[in-house]
Amino acid sequence: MTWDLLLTDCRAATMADSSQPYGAIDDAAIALNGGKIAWIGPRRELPSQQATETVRLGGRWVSPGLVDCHTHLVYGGDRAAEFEQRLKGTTYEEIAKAGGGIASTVKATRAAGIDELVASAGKRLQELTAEGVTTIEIKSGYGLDLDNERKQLLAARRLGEMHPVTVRTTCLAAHALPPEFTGDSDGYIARVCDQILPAMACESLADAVDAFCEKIAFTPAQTRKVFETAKRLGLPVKLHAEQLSDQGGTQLASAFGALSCDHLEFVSDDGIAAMAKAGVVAVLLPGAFYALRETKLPPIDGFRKAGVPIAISTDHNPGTSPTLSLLLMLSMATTFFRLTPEEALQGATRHAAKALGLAASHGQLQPGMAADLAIWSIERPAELSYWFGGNPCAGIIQNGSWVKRCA
Ligand code: DI6
Ligand code: FE
Repeated sequence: MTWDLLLTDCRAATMADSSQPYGAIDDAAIALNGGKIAWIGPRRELPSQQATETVRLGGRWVSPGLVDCHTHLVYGGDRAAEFEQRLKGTTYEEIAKAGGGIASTVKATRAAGIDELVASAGKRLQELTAEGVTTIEIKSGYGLDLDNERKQLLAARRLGEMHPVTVRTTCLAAHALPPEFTGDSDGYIARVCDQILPAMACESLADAVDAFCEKIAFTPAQTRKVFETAKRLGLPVKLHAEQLSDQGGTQLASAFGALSCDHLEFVSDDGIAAMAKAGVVAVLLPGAFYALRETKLPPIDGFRKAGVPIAISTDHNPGTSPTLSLLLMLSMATTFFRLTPEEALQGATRHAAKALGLAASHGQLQPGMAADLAIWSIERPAELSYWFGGNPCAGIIQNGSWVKRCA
């Protein structure tokens, strides 16, 4: 048998269980075959086997391809003008009353054709993937009716076909109340459960179901209805939980075996305990924390003590996290949240994969896992959260194929 590709003269941050920080292997060799990792270990133990292509990496570090596990990448327009207004003192409420905020993105998303959505999101996707992101989650939630939620998810699927990245889709129809349901949030939740989610499941357009459980969005009782529907349809759930206040959404999501709870600045000790018991990933989103000038920190030590895995993601969206850099999020996760650089990298690889239900196949350099690799011009893995701005990514392999060759 001949391997497709053999990488040598590199250092590997496997992120697998190991006595070494980062699961590191000095002077590693990595063999790829059929889109999977066929062999990885110290070069001196490499079995003598032919490879179609062998590449020496000059001592560079190799990590799993990065996983961005929470984004709202597909939408029409942007909110830069609103950003300027807010800096001049107009409040979020005033902007919302004038038809701005999420409502303006819903309007622009409904007005955009699918080609336009694919093109604008594609540009953003290229920025993200240039930093070694090989798996990304994309949510709907700016359509808020059957046709437009469907259009967003179709756009997300098409992005996955057009770009060298694995796309996981999430239906977030329960994100905000659409204008045609003003004053009738129960009516909208019924629409989500009776019409939108079943249709998305029927067309296999959603890999998971999400909701925004918050005073300004949907109640725990409404969220429960969404989750019951998801369960009936056989779809895993996740939740925007305790971002602005403690609603107990975390306990609810944990009771439904959620893949992740996301944001979590206001999560309680009970919420943490429930997550730990159910094996739910805590997805932290430092970009939204930064853009909202939030001061309440998510309880990092609580997660650590309870053994809750922590993931880090961009939460890319036009309102509260218009970032195009997952590496910048690693910097913020260390500087704002005091994660160690190793925890931050776990958060954008292994734990992020778990938050997408991909723990068995993505997020680690292990035999049998997807051949998704990022190659870095750095001397130590801590540099991935140390630098902010700039991009040390020298090479990318997705599904066993070169996306970017090392110079
Ligand atoms: N939480 C957020 O921070 C974003 N959505 C959510 O559920 C805000 C989205 C937006 O302002 O467009
Ligand atoms: Fe979000």
